[in-house]
Amino acid sequence: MTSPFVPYPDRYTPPVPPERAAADFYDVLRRRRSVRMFSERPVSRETIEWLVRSAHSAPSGANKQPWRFVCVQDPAIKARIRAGAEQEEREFYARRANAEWLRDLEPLGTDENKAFLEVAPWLVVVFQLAHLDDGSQVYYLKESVGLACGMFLAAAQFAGLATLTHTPSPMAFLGEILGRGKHERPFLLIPVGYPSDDCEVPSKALERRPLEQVMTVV
Ligand code: IYR
Repeated sequence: MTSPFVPYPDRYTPPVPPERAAADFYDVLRRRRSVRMFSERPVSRETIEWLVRSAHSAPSGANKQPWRFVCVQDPAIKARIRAGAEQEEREFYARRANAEWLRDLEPLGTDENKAFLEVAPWLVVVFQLAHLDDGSQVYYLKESVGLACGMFLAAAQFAGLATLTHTPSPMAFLGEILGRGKHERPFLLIPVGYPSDDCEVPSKALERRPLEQVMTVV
């Protein structure tokens, strides 16, 4: 059944020309870094709710919104998530990753120690829903959830918060710890907070290939 169409409500018009508005947004986003050294400085639940609202505003296949954001602040649950992630990561660094993967990770200085999972005030665990809770089907699942996550990261950056896109692999332990249903598959684990005062990021993380290499106009 076709839904009634209405005039586009509340259209956003920037107060400056589009080149300027887009450049201003870029100037915020380009300063985002994946952070692994968090401060214990708290972030309010209200802030996290706004970030989830931004993510939840994302487009999705047939507007099914096939996602769930489990926002963890309980220190006991964070400790269990850290233990689960470190167990998988020990396996990853010792056995699962091939030589090229380990070489690619070297500049990032990552290892199996994931202390940030207990330090960051919030762990937002994003689940993709293989079907909705009522059993109805969903479309373009990965694309939809990926878009929502991108919007979450952008909103956090806009709010002056640091994030990390963490993907301990496999992530099944997250569904178990958080008691999620079988149709909910962990997609991404996003620690959210402020960088610690002594936070450092790898210089490699600052590099982007030139626009000409990633953009073609025909
Ligand atoms: N999940 C591991 C390894 C890792 C993989 C990629 I691809 C990264 O960009 C960063 C890390 C870890 O978190 O250490």
